[in-house]
Amino acid sequence: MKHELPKLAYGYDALEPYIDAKTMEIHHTKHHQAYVDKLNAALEKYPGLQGRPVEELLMDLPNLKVDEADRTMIKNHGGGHFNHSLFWKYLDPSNKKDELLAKEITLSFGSIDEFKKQFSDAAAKVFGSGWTWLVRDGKTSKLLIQNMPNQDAVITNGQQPIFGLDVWEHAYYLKYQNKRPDYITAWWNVLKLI
Ligand code: MN3
Repeated sequence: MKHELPKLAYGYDALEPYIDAKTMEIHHTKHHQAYVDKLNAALEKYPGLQGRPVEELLMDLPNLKVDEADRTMIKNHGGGHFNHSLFWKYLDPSNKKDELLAKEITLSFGSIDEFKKQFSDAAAKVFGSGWTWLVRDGKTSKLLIQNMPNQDAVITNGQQPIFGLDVWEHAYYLKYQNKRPDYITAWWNVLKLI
């Protein structure tokens, strides 16, 4: 069974003017599709791994019986597939505010505004390509803001993703060019979860 690009539940223009339709279309049909294709290519030699969900492959990555080059491919492209599949769901304009989550964020960070400030600061500081996530720590169950390089997945840290922001340049460059902070500020308008 091959991994497949998930369909978006909304149109590419649904997040205008904050995230533009062209960026969404290229991000989904080119960037995410490429992660899916390269993950499938990396698994071609390993029929025993082909039926396994991508999160399982990532969690079990150190133990997979694969060539080291293929392990790196599975980490990068499997991570890209996993992260983007979540990202499209967080952006869904039909999402409703999660009152329980908002309450917990307020308790953990002082206020929603203070949380947004800390998350935005973290996202602005990701050097090069990566993501900023709100996660629940697997051991303490506490909410944490977590930066990750490249397409590294937070589940490999024992953390459960709650929502995340893609700060690779491909996520914003067409509209925002070098102004990543403007993209981050705009993104809060499309995140309906808090
Ligand atoms: Mn991306």
